[in-house]
This record gives sequence, C-alpha cells and structure tokens, in this order.
Amino acid sequence: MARKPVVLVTGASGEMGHSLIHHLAERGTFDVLAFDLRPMDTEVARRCAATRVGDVLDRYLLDRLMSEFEISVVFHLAALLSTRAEFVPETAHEVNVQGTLNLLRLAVEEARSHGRPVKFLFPSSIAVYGLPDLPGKRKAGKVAEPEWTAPVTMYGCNKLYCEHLGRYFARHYRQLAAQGASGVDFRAIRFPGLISAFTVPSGGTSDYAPEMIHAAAQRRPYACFVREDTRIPFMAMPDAIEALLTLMDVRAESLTTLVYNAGAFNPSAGELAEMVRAAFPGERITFAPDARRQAIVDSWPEDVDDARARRDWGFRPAYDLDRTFNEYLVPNITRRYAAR
Ligand code: AKB
Repeated sequence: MARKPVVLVTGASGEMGHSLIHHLAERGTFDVLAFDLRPMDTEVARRCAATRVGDVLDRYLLDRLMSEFEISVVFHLAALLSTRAEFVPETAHEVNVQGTLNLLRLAVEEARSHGRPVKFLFPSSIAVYGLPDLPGKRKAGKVAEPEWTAPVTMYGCNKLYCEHLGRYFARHYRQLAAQGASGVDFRAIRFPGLISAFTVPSGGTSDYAPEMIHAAAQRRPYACFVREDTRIPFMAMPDAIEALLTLMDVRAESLTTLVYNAGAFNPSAGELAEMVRAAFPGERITFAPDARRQAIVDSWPEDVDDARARRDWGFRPAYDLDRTFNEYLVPNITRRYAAR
C-alpha cells in the first residue's frame, strides 16, 4: 500500500506551527501531517491532511508515522522555550535535544526509504547568543552568526547544540560506515522574538512584546517584566514563516552555511509601550522588571546581522516596526478580541 506523501510539522499547535500550517494550506502544494503533544484546534486540523497527537520522545510513535506517511520535509518546531525550560532544564534538554535527534533519525530513515533528500527546517533562536553584560551588549550591536555563541539558558544551549547536530547529520553522519550520506538537508534560522496577531505566546522570555500588545487589545493593564531600555530583535510572524518557506525552496547550491540569522526590527520595551499607548489610548503599561528574566534578555543581542541570509537566499522582511504594528498587529488583534 502506498504511503501518503506529506510534510511533517511538529509543534503544530504552537505559535509558529499555527501560522506555518495556515501558510502551507494557502500555498496548497503540500499535504500536511500535523504532530503535537496537544490536540490541534479545529482551525489548524481542518487545514491538514492528517493530525497525530504524541510526543517527539516516543520513537515507537514516530516509526508508526513512517509506516503510514512518506515524509519529504520536516518542520521541527516542537520545543520548550527559554523561560519554561529554566524551570525544568533536564526535561527541556530531553524534549529539545533528544526530540530533535529522534526527528533527525526519522529524516535519515525516510531519505533512505524513498531515495530522496529530506529537507529539515529548524527554528533556532537568538537565545544561542550570550553577551557578557550590558556594555558588551551595546558595544556588540548587530551580532553575526559566528559571534558570542555562549548561551546562558538551557533552551539556548539546546538550540546551539541542535544546530551542530543538524550539521553533523547533513555532512558527517556515520562518516566511518560504508553507507553513504544521510540524505538530511538541514537548514536553520536563528529567529528573534516573534510576534503573532493570532496567538498569544507562552514560555518565552521575549514574550513581553506580544503580551503587552495582546493585553492592551483586551483593555487589561500590563506590568512588563523587563526594563524600559531593554532592546532585542523581533519579527512579525508572517515574515518568520515566509523566511522558513523561502529557505526551504532555495537550491542547496545557493547556501553557504546551514544556519542563518534573520532580523526585522528592534524597538526598546519603552518604545514599544509608547506605540501601544498611542494605538490603545488609556492603556496602563507599567515596568516591573523580573531580575532573573531580565538577565536572560540582557544576554541576547540588541540586533542581528542577517547579511548572509539576504545574500544567499534573498531574505527581506516585509514588515518593519510601523507596518507590523499598524497593518498586522492592531487591526487583527483588535478584531480577535472584539469577536469575543
Ligand atoms: C523565547 O523567548 O524563548 C523565544 C526565543 C527568543 O527564541 N521566543
């Protein structure tokens, strides 16, 4: 019996998964197998050819997927983000690293099964960077891929190691064995903080930006957990998904590396608050820094140098800060909460 050709999306119920599946459905060129620990909501499930609920640590279940589906692309989005991971670092390691290893193994077996390379799209993060202190962060400015990769969170350590795992699988897998290349075509983007109009984040340390906006749209006061002068790069979710899909489509010969920075805008928390107050008059935003979460964000760069992505595969964010705010966030978030 022929297996059903699909692209596999893990973490399908998460923020990126929700948006990616929407974009893949719009494209209409792939059938999507959505996989998550939690059941997909109907909005996501109806856009998929199939959905499965399970754990990326369950290798038996992953083998069952391979018995039913022929997987040509893996979008491995399942992860415990930086804040949540700090409460259960060993579990985060299991999910973020062993889970990724299990999916890389699946990609090897699928490539050998159908005889074609399997593209493995991996969302890494600015969390792989570790700036030593605020003066060092400000002096470093736009950080390029080879710089400051000394993460201070378990999540950042996991993401950096998984980049190396992907490189190993793509270029050095079982290098002493007789059998040839793995067939895994690993491609990663180090995403900044992502802001979605359609989902509310959970478990991230960059979440203060989307939390502030979603709170304002619900007319709820917001106490920001970082200082007003805190500055890191962000990106509108549509640009993040478009970047993943563009990187997926690019010919391998055009890529000079496997891991790329991608940035869009980097307002301070105070600048963002001003925009939110202007868009939602009367909104009460206060600043009550949480010293521990602040220390994490202070270790992340003010901005990223994404010249390689722009050169190798034409990365260009469509949304700058103003357009993100005025065309994407405010109208859609206002509509989301008005409908409630
Ligand atoms: C987090 O805050 O953990 C993530 C990230 C920056 O990768 N949003």
